[in-house]
Amino acid sequence: MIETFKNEVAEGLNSTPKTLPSKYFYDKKGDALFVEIMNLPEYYLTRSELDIFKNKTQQLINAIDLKPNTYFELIELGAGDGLKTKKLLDLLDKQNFVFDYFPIDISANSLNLLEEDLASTYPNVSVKKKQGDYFEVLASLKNSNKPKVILFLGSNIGNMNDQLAKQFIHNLGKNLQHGDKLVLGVDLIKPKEIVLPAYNDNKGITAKFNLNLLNRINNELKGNFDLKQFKHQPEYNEKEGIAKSFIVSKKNQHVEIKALKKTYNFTKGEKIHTEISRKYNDSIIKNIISNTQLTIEHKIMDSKAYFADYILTRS
Ligand code: AVI
Repeated sequence: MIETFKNEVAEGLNSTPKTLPSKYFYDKKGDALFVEIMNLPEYYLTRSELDIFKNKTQQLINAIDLKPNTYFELIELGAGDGLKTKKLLDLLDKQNFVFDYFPIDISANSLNLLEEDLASTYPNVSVKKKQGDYFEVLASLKNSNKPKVILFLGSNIGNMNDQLAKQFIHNLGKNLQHGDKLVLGVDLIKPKEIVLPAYNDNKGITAKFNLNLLNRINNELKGNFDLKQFKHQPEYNEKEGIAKSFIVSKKNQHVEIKALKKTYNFTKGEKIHTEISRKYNDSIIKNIISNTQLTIEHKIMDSKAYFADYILTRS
């Protein structure tokens, strides 16, 4: 892990313009900051998808085309705290659906917490947690031949560029069989006035989240970034529908990263690109699934039409 982190930081900081991968936001501190982000008034994404799972649960069940007497596996990629999924589990449980819930997450800690929480709230729901990489776990589940419903929520796909997203969905499709479903939660393209504040909150939590990457480099790779000399800068281009986060150097400065045996120069105003948050519409989704056997069956939106859960079927 540390070797990959080291190599990817070196590769990013040696590039022009400089980049750092957003997947490294999520250490213990980053996880906690992301929980804070999800509760911010400006960060509408989590609330919007929760609105769907809370208020359109029956519509969701109908769209996924679940049959009360036919067993299925409900598999969630990146389950986190299961806040939205719990609304679905609740109704499936009440309506006596026969299924196992497989939350998959890289974090064993968050899976244990989710398991405990579900055991006390929904004792009838069978939870089979799987810790690890999405594709390794999916490949192991493929052997079961049972009907599958995959949940990939929270606009997590938005943190991949279109080429990566295409590859990801293609790999996912390869692990599915005829009739299996994918519920893909995405943030929709909308005006700058709504999107930009979600990545530039008043309390500065998103700024801390972004700059935490420099902290990680300081702690894990013996860097000497002075966080006060860098700032968070989000940008959003409504036409392409992509929000981007940058870290900007406030002055000309050098930073030494001992583990990389290198000193990097930053000029005043120089940007490090850290994250993309892609926003979607139907044609972008169609492009993403174009090299798969998945087709769009339904699209369920929240009451403000900010967010959509697309129901895709493997033909
Ligand atoms: C996890 N992901 C969908 C978040 C997003 O909206 O792109 C991560 C995030 N970055 C800044 N704020 C939240």
